[in-house]
Amino acid sequence: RLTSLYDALNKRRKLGHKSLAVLLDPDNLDEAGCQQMLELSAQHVVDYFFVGGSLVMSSHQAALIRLLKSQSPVPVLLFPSHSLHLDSQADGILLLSLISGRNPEFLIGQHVIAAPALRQSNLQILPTGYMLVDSGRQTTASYMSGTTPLPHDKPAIAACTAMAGEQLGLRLIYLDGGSGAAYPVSPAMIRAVRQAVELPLIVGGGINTVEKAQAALVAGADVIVIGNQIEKAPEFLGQVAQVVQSFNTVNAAQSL
Ligand code: 1GP
Repeated sequence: RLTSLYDALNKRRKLGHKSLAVLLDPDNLDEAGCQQMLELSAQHVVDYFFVGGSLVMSSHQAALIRLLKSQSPVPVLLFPSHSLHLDSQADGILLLSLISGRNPEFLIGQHVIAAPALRQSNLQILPTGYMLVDSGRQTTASYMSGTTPLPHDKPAIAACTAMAGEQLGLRLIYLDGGSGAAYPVSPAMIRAVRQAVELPLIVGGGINTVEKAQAALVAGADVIVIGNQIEKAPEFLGQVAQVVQSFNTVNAAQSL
């Protein structure tokens, strides 16, 4: 089933609108931290909350999603690393197939386990080709998934991987340096993937300055994801939201 969340995202991509996703890791965020995020997201434009992490304890996740849904209109998308991380309080799920890796468990195995529960839930499903990119240090995601990330300086491999994902019917591509990446996915790789596929493109991992956010958007990211830097310095949310909005303002002016 195609979903209203996906349709809206795809429409934004076709219009050239950019979006900001804030990644909230339930294990790194206490209730006060979450309240602060909610206040900031009411002051600035946040398009999505992604909820997940590589070591999530599900009781924390359920409480976090409950709080977000009770206080904010921003859609909540699960960003799971395991089939146990389903939670039907969220609006939707990035159903990740780890296409940069060769571990069948994360290409299809976990999905088989989750399928019946997913069908019973009301979660909107966004089938996502997930690509981990080497980012200068081993990330939790790469260790936990037991996969080798794509080489940082091989945009052609990334482009062909994304192309294969599109041909297999996936509906989004997520290029991820992994949380806390030493450096983000390169603009050259983002550009190569952007040119290779029509799908909406999500980029995250190691985006910790406005310059890096800007570079990812210029290179062709439709959605940028920020986690760590907002945890460290919550005021970064306002700065990066402004970068995204300035793109959308210029784009709207140009299309008049
Ligand atoms: C990780 O893309 C996300 O999966 C966000 O990464 O925490 O480094 O911003 P950061």
